[in-house]
Amino acid sequence: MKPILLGLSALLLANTATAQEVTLKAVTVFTENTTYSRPFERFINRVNEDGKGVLRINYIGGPKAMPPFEIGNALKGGVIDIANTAGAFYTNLMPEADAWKLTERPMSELRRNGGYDAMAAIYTQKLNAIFLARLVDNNPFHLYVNKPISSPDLTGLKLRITPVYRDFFQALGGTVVQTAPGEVYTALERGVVDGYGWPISGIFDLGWNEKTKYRVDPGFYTAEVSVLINRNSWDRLNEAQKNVLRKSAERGEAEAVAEFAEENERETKRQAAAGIQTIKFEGAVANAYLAKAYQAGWDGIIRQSATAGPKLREFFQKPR
Ligand code: 173
Repeated sequence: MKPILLGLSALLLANTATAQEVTLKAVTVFTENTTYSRPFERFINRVNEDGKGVLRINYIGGPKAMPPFEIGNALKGGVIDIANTAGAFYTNLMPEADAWKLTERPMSELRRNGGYDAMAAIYTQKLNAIFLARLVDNNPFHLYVNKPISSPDLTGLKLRITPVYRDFFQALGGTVVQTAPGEVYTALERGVVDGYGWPISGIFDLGWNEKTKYRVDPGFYTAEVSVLINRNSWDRLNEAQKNVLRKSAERGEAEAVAEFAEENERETKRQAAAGIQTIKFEGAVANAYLAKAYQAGWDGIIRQSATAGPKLREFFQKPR
């Protein structure tokens, strides 16, 4: 009797041990150890610290490991388990994801007011994924140009974009060309583009400061970069494993607003110190510029998603 019992418990122990040592494969759309990968790398470090013996994230890396615009498909199909990405990079599967840029309320409020839930349902349906945490928020986008402009008229300018900026820059008369972040430097250097859209932070990461003359103010929208997990990968985890991810996710999302408030200030100064001049729209011109940004942005979302779009706008927009 005794040896059989011993054998059984050893087997059970072995099973539990295997079930607890889960490894998840992760990639980021941004270059490793740059502005928009760093919050994710912190997320991973916390998970791996906290999850010792329970759960481990195997960080494969950035665009060298996987082209940014292919990450959505890889996540949906389970080729990777976790992705650090922005909605702009998987609009092919889920156009609504680009609407995160239009949020005018903090995530803490969106998680309560139904905005998060409305998006979560679309993530399930279209991306087979769960939105774990928004690690970048409160970080405006800007237009950067190498030819001076005196009004918000981009006629004759060729601008590098992702879906984030497309509708807005086109509404201002610009000609647009989409590239991954990794191609911006070369596009500027060769004069293929006269400018680009990018947030206030990060233009030093890949040396674009060397090829940038002007930043246009004000900034518009708020950058979004988030951690997503494949739904099957999530469903395979036990509660303890899920909790390790939840804890790091909550912490990262809670930090984002204050972290980027500081970051915005630091980067604005750094750009000025690097000799990047500011073209500043003020008063009524600035107001019209921003109104057009949001109008064009929402029109674009609603054009692609007639039912979800208007609902998302109700949750995301600040009452005017
Ligand atoms: O410009 C981009 O590549 C882009 O869409 C983006 C989104 C979030 C953060 C940084 C860049």
